[in-house]
Amino acid sequence: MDCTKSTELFKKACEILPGGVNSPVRAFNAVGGSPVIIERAKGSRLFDVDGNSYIDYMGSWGTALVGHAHRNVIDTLKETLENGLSFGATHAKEFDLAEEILAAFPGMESIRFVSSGTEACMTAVRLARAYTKKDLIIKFDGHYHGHSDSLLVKAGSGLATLGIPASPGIPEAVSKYTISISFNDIKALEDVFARYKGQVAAVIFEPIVGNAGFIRPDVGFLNSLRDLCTENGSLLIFDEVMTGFRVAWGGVQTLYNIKADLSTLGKVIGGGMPLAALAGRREIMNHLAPAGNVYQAGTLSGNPVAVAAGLKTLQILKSEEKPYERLANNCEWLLRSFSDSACRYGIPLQVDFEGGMFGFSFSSKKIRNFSDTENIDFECFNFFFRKFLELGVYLPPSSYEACFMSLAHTKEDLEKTGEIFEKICKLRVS
Ligand code: KE4
Repeated sequence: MDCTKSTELFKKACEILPGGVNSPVRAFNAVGGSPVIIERAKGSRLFDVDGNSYIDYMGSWGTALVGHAHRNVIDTLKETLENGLSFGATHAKEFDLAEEILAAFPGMESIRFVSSGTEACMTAVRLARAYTKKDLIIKFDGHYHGHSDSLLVKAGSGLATLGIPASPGIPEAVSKYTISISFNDIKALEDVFARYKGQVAAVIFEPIVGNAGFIRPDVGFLNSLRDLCTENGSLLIFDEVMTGFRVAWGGVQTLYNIKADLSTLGKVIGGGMPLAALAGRREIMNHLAPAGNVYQAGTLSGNPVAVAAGLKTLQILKSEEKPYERLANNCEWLLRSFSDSACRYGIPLQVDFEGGMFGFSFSSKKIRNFSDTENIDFECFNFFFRKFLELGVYLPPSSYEACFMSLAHTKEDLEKTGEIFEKICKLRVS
């Protein structure tokens, strides 16, 4: 595969962009080698500056659920752009998107649009602290909620100890109000609530994890989590930035029928444009300015172009015949093909999926929490990633990332991907 132009452009990028990228994971540091530079995307495909095409299972990190550059989205955007890009004032389409999203999430009565998942999660934390008048936040190791100071925190040395900064530049005075514990560990959660009785404002978590590989909650874990938050007067914040409208129309909370106090959304609801949201019960959300005194703002919040892309994306989803069944069937078919090949060649593989989100990890042990990820053969993943890329398949460039199916992926795409996986297994063992 010729990557001459990509390599040249990336060298140039490294002179003017930190690490050559505008978001770290794009630099391929986890998988090695130089990233390909994408020129355009259409349907299930990415096309790089050297003219190579790729079957895309990254889907702009889950955004491209209906496929890249969907004709109806493009046509809607052309029309929208004629009326202007940004008003800095309220426009009617914001209500249409708001109503569409709130109708999909029972219990969510009010929503605030922002421009990124980071903003949505950061605001959810501030709102939860103001509403409960408590300061501590509990999160889970390996769960990612964007890069705000309170949430870039990793587990302290011992269980249930106060968090430590996950990045330079975050004062201990901030990270100590966040505690990170192991996912799927109810005992650890009970201990934290007991140890910091009456101090926990909220638990924020990825209900199906997509940032530590694909990790599903144990049976009963979400119910116990819900009960513990209710008993302790703490809010339960579902970070569904990745899973919202991705695993099901109403996200994980609808699938598992668990009530969220606040939910954060992103990716799919922006249809590829910068748009995310915080939603929840009106009595909580009305603490946000100007209804209440919890300040939050944004120049491009509810931007008309982003709102138009998101609204059309959801309308396309709604118009499709059983979209989540189609997405799930495609994920199941692909993962069965991977598992059959891996088994034939004696390569340990864990697989799982929900709706249009799937994951696979080269591990002989099921991954239930972040510490289990030490069982993953990352070198094996990197081998598969590079070979897949050479052979025309683009995966998220890290074994810690989930993969994404779109409504544009065809049976031919899946069969080709399965054949390539088999080919790489053969190369791996030869
Ligand atoms: P953004 O600020 O990147 O829009 O959203 C942050 C965020 C919040 N919550 C969850 C569950 C998320 O997955 C994300 C962002 N996801 C990553 C991919 N795992 C974005 C890709 C990147 O960082 O470049």
